[in-house]
Amino acid sequence: MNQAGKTVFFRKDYKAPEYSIEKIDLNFQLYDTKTKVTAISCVRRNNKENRSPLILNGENLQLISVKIDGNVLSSSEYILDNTSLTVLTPPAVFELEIVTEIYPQENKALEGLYQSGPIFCTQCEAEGFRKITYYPDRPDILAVFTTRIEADVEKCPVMLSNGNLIETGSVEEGGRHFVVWKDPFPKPCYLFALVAGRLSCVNDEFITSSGRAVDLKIYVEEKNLNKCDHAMVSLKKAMEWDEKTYGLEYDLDTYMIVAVDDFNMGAMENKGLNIFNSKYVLTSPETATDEDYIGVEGVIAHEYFHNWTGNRVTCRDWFQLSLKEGLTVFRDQNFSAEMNSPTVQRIKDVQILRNFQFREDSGPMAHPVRPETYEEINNFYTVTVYNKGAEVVRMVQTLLGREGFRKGMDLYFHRHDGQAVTCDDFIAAMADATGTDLEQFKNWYCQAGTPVLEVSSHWEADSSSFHLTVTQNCPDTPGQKGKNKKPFHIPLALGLMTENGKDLFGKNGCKTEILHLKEQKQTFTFTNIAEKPVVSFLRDFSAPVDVKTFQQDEELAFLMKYDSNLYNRWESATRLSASTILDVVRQLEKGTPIQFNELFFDGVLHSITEKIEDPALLALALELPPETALALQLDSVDPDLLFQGRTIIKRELATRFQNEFLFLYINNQEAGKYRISPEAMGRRRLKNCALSYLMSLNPPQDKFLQLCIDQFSKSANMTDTITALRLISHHPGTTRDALFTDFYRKWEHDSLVMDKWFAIQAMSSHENCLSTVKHLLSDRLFSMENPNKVRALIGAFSSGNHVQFHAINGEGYSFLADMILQLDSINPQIAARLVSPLTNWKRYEKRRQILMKKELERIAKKPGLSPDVSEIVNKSR
Ligand code: B3K
Ligand code: ZN
Repeated sequence: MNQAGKTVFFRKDYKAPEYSIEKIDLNFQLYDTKTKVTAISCVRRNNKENRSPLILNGENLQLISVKIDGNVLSSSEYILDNTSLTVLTPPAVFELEIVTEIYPQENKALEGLYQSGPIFCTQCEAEGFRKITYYPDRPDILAVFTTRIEADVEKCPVMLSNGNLIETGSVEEGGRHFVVWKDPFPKPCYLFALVAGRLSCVNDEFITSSGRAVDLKIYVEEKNLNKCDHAMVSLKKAMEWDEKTYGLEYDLDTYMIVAVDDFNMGAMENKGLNIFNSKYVLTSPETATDEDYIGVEGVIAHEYFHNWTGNRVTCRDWFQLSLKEGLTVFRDQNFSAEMNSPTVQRIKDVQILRNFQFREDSGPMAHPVRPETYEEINNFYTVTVYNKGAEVVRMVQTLLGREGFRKGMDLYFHRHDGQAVTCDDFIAAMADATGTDLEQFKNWYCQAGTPVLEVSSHWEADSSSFHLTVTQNCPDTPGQKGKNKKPFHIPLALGLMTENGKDLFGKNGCKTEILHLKEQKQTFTFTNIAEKPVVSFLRDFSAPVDVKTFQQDEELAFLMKYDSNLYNRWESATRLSASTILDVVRQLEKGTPIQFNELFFDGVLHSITEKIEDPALLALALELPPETALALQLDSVDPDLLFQGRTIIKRELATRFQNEFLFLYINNQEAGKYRISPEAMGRRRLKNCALSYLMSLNPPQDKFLQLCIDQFSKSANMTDTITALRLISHHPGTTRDALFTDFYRKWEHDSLVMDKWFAIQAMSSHENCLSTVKHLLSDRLFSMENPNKVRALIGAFSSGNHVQFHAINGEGYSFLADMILQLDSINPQIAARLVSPLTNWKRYEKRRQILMKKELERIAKKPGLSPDVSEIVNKSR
């Protein structure tokens, strides 16, 4: 227990389970107002001597009966409370039958069995199975599941569960039918799934490399049948990629995906039956943006890859979550890189890390990739566990090389297939397969915080040697003092370049060397360096660290143009644009006349007038860092000045390079049919980036406004339509209102498209934004019970509209607190996610600190606050 009386779980307390469940037969009888669940498990005590009680988790269940080997237990033979059922003296081996009643139609937390519209579906990870029946709800108990589902034929013509369909039939009770599914692979209960409802199906087939045919099925509402092509193609690409890259084949005869509209996350990798948020399945050029297409491909692949990294080899306990999530994100990132552009993908990976994970790492919720403690596990599905976890796996690959990494993966599966294991087991397989010492490397799993690197160098002309000194320091994080932290083993990918843009390293065509930083301070010496080199540091972002800028703007401008590592070109451009903006912010603070960093403007001019090698990369370099990322580089953030500073730079660029941007806009129009190839997406991105500059001019120019309106009305693809609408959203007036009304009329039938309509309005920089958002809460298409809608309106405003959310009157903060309080009694997981923008209050200037803190206190006071929200709020106060 902690001070607030909440149960706290510690990694060090792990104990192997007292009982195993070899198999479980489930029977679901679905009705309109209730569902009867009968669970018959074969239970075996692991410890022969010790006759300990059997503790089963269970929440929100109506217990009907408990039987052991067919005999009903009397109430003195078990203890029942709000979270568990304890059978006091069970035999060593027995059959346990438990009957419960549950109420999916009332389940708005979307965990356990619930209804998305009329469709029954489940979400069990992490601890949702305990809302279905009493069971030891922990990932290290692996059982064979057989599931019978019975329901009304009309309402639920389709009834699905994990594994293979082994029986169907009708039941005596009129108008009802049943199915039986059996999953031959023992699995933890968090991978259980059930779906029942009126669904249509798109079918395809995949032949595995060993020649087995796998039926592929995507279930959606009938009206969406024409929006599944991209998801199906993505699935087949993912299956092929996993065979080619890791030799991993799919193992069941059928792979099913179901899309539902009400879902807490992106998707869920239930064995053989993935359940998806429809946002990550449905696409069509008219309704989905390029980002949506990429998102669908990535999430489909992610869930598919879990079949091996997560399902076949699962987690021993939830502290090990990154074992499956970090590894699977790493796998989906590499897949997407190969399917699209590796550099663009790497930049996006790094943007997520920098803009979100670094923030988490520097705030009150900072935790290691493998946390030591939690109150509510759902709060630990974080960018640290997922994305920093993926960076940790990437570093392993960098240290071992691709071949070594593959050997490590082979050994990992060879050793642990069918087991529930730990992050240590993963590292041990990597080390043993390649004979590498990864002991120090493991610090990445247990130390929180982003290591800060400082770099200095000098070149000695006499000896033609170059010395590079790097120090590492990891800041304090909650519960972990920086000075007690041990140095990390950090792979540093380094390039040295001559003044005329040549790489100095050239071994086997590799222009980059990997240095191993293991000490707190280390000097690396390079000989035969005949001229002072330009350092291209941390190529491809080879470690999740914060490198203090050590180079002059001239060097950054040089690297931005000539670095042979394309990722580092972008890195230098971003550093230069961030420092240019922050320079202006400082001048605004001081009230001195604004002076610009001309090197930055020269660099931009160079990049927009030179021959364009990759439009997507150019667009990424031209897109200025978001305020949330810039805020991380300031000690005391004034959001108004930050917004002003960024806007000044954007307008200055637009003013100086108006003709160039117009040229880019016109020249990157897609002639002919809409395509979603990386090239076509890159050109659209660049064109829309140019338009965004033209639309930022002050005063606005009618001819560019017209360009934007034309794009809105003529475009046949959602990327262009929504960009135009977004750009216009910052310019209130009758034109803007007319376009928004127009869009509403056209798309009100499409929930996913309408999410965009809500989000764009919530992200308008105009000062009436909050009142628009409040007004939209009562739009008939908005619903607090639909997570996508909550994210689109409330999430977009509080996390994606820095300047308006942080308005100095504090209304953004109190609005968010009101929403969190309201949502907490509907869906605690989603409510807890919304708290995030308030947690970093210490980064802001004094007046905002007080206002933000006040709202955290107000939330904390709510009687009966969920453990989800309570943990985050209390850790942040
Ligand atoms: N494993 C799920 C996430 C479950 C979240 C539970 N709160 C999706 C994924 O990472 O693939
Ligand atoms: Zn995952």
